[in-house]
Amino acid sequence: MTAKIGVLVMSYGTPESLEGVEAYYTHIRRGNPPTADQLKELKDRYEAIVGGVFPLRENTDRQVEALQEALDNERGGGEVEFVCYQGLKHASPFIEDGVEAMARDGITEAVGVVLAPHYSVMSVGGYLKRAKEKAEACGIRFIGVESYHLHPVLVEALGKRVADKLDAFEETGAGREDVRVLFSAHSLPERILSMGDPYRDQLLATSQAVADVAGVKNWQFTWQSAGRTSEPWLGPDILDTLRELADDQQVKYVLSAPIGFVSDHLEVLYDLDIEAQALAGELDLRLMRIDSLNSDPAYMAVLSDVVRQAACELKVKQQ
Ligand code: FEC
Repeated sequence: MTAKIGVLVMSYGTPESLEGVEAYYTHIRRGNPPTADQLKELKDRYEAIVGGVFPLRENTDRQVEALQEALDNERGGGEVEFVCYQGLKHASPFIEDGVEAMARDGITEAVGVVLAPHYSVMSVGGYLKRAKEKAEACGIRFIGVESYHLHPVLVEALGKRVADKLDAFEETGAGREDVRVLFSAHSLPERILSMGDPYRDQLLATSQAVADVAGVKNWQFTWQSAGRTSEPWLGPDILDTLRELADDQQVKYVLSAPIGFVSDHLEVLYDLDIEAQALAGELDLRLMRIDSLNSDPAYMAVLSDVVRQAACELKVKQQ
């Protein structure tokens, strides 16, 4: 008999329409509604990227479909069938909805994987905690993938993206080694460091590995998209880094490589492509960005690999 294992594919989530932005923002703020000004500011950012369409939803849908295809194709005559479900952190279908859907389909064993390669207790840890709690309540044995930030196929795919954009710089007359590669990821409150959280070290490890694959020596890491709260967030922020590069280091060419994200969404399409790009223009910097992974077959191969490994661990634990 074929064994079915559920795969809960988790992503940040995005509203379905501009009307849904308030509920979404309130969920991110753990039930505290935003002020009118905060809400307007966020709606303006969404409108600026794509005129009110929310690309993360379509990208996540495609990633879930593509992972299902990859798992089906690799199955061969194997006895285990993986069935993917979607669960979003801040929008419908929520993580809990995905687990409930599995339970309704009679799934009793499941693997959870987040569409974010680096672990922090405040990011991936939060997804996995909710998924595990719901799975336990539904009688599903659950194992979560914590991180896959040094998976060789992921590093290779990101390295290729960096190399491709360095080629593009060269075509415009810039020397390859004159381009400062800026790896970046979503900032988090500084207090994660005193908690011994691995997030920063994992991001630095990915940056180093990708730079090695792409043969890049001229690189640094910077944070982006810090939250608007009163506590200190990890820095420097990419906007300050760009100012420093232009004013103090006379850098002229910058390649943005947001390795903490896997999709085109607000934090890439607005924070980098609009906000950082506008600043780069003012500073007379030429700024390019690597393409996002989205549903690149290489990224799907990474996900299917880590899902299979986790499923094996689930089986071993059962014995
Ligand atoms: O395209 C979209 O609609 C969604 C884009 C989006 C992604 C994303 C990823 C991460 N976040 C992380 C942490 C935080 C923390 C807070 C926070 C706040 C926001 C707000 C928006 C938002 N995030 Fe996000 N994040 C995205 C969007 N994020 C919108 C609210 C307005 C603002 O601050 O800009 C602060 C919460 C609080 O108020 O306490 C913390 C982390 C990631 C990367 C990992 C992941 O994808 O889960 C970490 C995409």
